[in-house]
Amino acid sequence: MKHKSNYLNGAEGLVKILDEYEVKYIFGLCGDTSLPFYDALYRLNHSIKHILTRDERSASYMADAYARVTGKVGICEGPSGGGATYIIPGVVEANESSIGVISITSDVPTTSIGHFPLTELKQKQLFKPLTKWNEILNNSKTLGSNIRRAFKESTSGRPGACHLSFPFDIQKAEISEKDIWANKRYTKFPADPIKPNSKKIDLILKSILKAKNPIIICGGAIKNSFAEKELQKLAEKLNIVVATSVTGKGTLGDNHPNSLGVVGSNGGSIYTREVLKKSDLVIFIGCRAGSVTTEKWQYPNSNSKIIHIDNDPKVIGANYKTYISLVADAKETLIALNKKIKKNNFGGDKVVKETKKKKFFEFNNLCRINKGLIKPERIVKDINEIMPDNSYIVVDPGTPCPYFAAYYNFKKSGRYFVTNRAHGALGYALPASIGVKIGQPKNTVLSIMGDGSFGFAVGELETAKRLNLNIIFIVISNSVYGWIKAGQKSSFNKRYYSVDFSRTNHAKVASSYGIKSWTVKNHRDLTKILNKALECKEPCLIDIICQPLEQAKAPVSEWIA
Ligand SMILES: Cc1ncc(C[n+]2csc(CCOP(=O)(O)OP(=O)(O)O)c2C)c(N)n1
Ligand SMILES: [Mg+2]
Repeated sequence: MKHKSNYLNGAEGLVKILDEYEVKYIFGLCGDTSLPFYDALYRLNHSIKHILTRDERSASYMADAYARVTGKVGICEGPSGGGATYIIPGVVEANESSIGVISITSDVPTTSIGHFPLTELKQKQLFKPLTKWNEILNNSKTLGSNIRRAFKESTSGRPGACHLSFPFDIQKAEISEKDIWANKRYTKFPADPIKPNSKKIDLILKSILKAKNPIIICGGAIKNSFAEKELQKLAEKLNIVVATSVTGKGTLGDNHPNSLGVVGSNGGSIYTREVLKKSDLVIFIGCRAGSVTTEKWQYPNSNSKIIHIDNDPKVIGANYKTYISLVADAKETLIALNKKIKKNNFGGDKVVKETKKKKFFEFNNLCRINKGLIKPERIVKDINEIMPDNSYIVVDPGTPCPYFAAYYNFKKSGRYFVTNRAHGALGYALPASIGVKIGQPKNTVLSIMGDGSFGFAVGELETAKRLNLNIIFIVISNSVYGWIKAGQKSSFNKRYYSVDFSRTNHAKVASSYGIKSWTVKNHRDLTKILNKALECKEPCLIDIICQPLEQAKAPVSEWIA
């Protein structure tokens, strides 16, 4: 193919269009088929910073977490073949959590497909079921429109993840300058929010007023659509109980009188369950009503009427017979409800107060114990007392998720609790905390990991050190895949099999990365070390030797989700 010397190539086009979309960060890892793209990033003038990661999985988790805390589309990239297969976890997590992410992987030249080039992979087929929308950029003439489509798909309707596969030859092919533009409406999510049907709003209002013990259960949608204030207004007007899924934690501040906290099998309690059992009307807002939030669809039970509000029609009616369904944006719906609703008093504050008293009684007792191994309860309490109100808490599955979901008190509402509840895959919190810190550099960020998760993600300590991100990494060290051992204890008569592993000195590992670190074994040292970590102006790690999860009184009613 003959080229003019100063034409714009596909890779340059991608960089320019991303820049037009005000992309500030790309999280990714290099590869030979991505070289034209890297070269374009090197040569062109733009405002994008490339964050080099040590695993494509981390890149996608960073993009997901960055998007969660900023509302901007998270961008991750990796090379063909292994890069594309390794990038999948964060793409899936974002897609199922309605988080706007675009992942881009380079690909072998279109001309070599079918000839067994190294890294050949059916990327289109691979990503199709995992994303909201995906495409191969195999034609330089449609490059711009496909990139714009990815931004639109990932931000509008139900936001989600998109994937673009970018073959090597198209990265080098000529494209037209005229194709370099962005539809800025789709730089953030949710874009084009769906307005609620006003008749349905009236119906919802009527049935709320008829109820005796109504309860609202929020998923992630209220935080995602920045509607916390509207929800608070509604909760106060009605004095209604507001509960959340794990993802929805922080929708109302935990100290708000109407905030019941997390319900379900992971972070709920027998006391929060009681509230659900007594409710005659449950209003799900932006919540899938999945197995964890509903304790495998037991609570709410058939005594409660269900109103379901979600911007994804697939969610509604999937699990419950729905009395009123509304496909609409959470914020638009709350605004419409607030406009029409009259003051009422369902006594929600009283219910919340009594429930929390019972729930925290045992917790507080366990926090006072200074003997034996440090209890998870104590870790939550001490962190809660020391960290500033606007700290981001990024947690992994295992011990961190149920404990922080149940007992951490966020004084402010907002997106401060970050966790991966679509798949709950191990190894999220370390890379995700890097995405959070890059998105919200002024805030304190804690990454709270199980030792199993640490093993998945340890390589990214180098990234945190290289970028000097003063994240506080906390490893809950119990030398076991504790959650699974707890499952063997509760459901398989303590037939413990292949779940224990040996103790790693996580503090020493961190020091090898040049990261300041401490090991804590004694209860009384915990606050002292946490204070030191808070003062630290660089990344640091606390290795806490902790009571194993299967021996703890975890706020978990079901280990097999
Ligand atoms: C990628 C992945 N593999 C397996 C699991 C199943 N799983 C859920 S929790 C858990 C154990 C977690 O161990 P650890 O990180 O040490 O935390 P702990 O439970 O000990 O606190 C496992 C293996 C998972 N969630 N993700
Ligand atoms: Mg463990």
